[in-house]
Amino acid sequence: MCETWSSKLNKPTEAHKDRSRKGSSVESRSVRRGAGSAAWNSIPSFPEPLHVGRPNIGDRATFNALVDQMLDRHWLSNDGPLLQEFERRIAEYADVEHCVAVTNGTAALEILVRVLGLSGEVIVPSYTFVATAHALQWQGITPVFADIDPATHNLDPEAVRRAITARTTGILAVHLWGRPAPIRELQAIADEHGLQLAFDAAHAFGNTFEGKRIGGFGRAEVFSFHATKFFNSFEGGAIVTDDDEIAEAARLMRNFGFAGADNVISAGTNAKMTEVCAAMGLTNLQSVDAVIETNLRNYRTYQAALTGVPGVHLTKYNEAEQNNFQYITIEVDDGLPVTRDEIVEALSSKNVLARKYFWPGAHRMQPYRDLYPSAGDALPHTASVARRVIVLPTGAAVDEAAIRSIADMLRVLTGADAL
Ligand code: T4K
Repeated sequence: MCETWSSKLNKPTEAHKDRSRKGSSVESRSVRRGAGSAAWNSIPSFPEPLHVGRPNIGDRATFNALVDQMLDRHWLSNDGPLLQEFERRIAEYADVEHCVAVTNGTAALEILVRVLGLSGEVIVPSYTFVATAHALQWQGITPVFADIDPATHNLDPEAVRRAITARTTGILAVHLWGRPAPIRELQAIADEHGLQLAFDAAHAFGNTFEGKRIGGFGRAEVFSFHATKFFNSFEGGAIVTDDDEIAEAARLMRNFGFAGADNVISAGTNAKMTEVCAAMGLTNLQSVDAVIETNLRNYRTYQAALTGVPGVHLTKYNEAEQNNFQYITIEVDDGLPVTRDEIVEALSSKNVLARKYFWPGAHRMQPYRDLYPSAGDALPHTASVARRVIVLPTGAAVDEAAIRSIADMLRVLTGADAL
């Protein structure tokens, strides 16, 4: 089964053998359930861990040249020339009027929440990275978790309607896995109830909705350029918007409220993106389309390799739109011979470090678990999806042979090879 790639692999190291031993309980359960121990044991570990978020790093000569210029200028932060160029290029790419670049996506969310004057309760999905909820809680706002549509993993507009109370001031929706949230429906709800609508677009840089780039929807949107995102600036994030006032307020807020030297006109924080991060961002922008091509090729390879593996469903993207394909997610059916957690553990024993994003849902993490103990009552789809999703390695971390081997592992684990 593994001739296609096994010749490329080195012998497992002691650490890998140790991981394999740890995974043996999973293997024996799988055997009893018909996955076939010989098949599983015949698959060697990858010599190095395969991560879901291995950073894509652009042209080093470009980066080094930008850093040299920065050092020569002795201008390292505070609205420097690289930052300004980066903001121009991001705004252009996202097809918006304004980009306010900041230290990371979480800071961008926190600033946006304050700029919009949100208070009381704000409706969010629980099925997201915990930063979406934290950005509210951190500002003394109650995140009210609404359920998702199990088909899209994005907020279900009807669940949002049910979550509205007299204290609701806004909706913070997420374009999960880069797939656009139900923008039209959420905007209609926001308009009907006089709520602010903003988007956590941390996963959606470069993607489109109805042919228009994500970035210009709602009052504003937020990108993350964290190292693990397909496009990174080491750490980084941005508030993007067509609204002049939001952009101006966000600029003030990220720089202590300074409107000029010695002139502080409002409360603010320090969320300024450094020049070296902007240099990384500018460098990586050059190769962003090539990275998307790699991601798409990986997606197609997973699609072909997972065809016919019963109970394993690859997330689909609307291919009429532009997608960055940065997340390869599968859902595994309940009732397979192995559980999702056993699959993740077994893959890990072979050095495939798949992740259970975004299990168990923000509402089951602290402080939400203690603060809102019954939040889960309204989140059956969140619970079900969070229990079944696995995120697999993609991007620069894998080639076609590696993907075929990961699919082979899944085939053996789910018992599909014995059919
Ligand atoms: N909203 C949403 C919907 C988000 O997904 C995120 C972040 C945010 C808001 C907040 O944006 P930021 O404030 O982060 O800009 C990771 C990332 O840290 C986080 O940015 C991301 N979402 C989230 C989905 O994933 P962890 O805790 O899973 O990261 P970690 O350190 O385990 O890294 C993931 C994998 O990448 C690992 O297998 C290791 C590998 N890796 C990581 C780094 C940093 C590398 O190979 N090289 C590296 O340099 O959260």
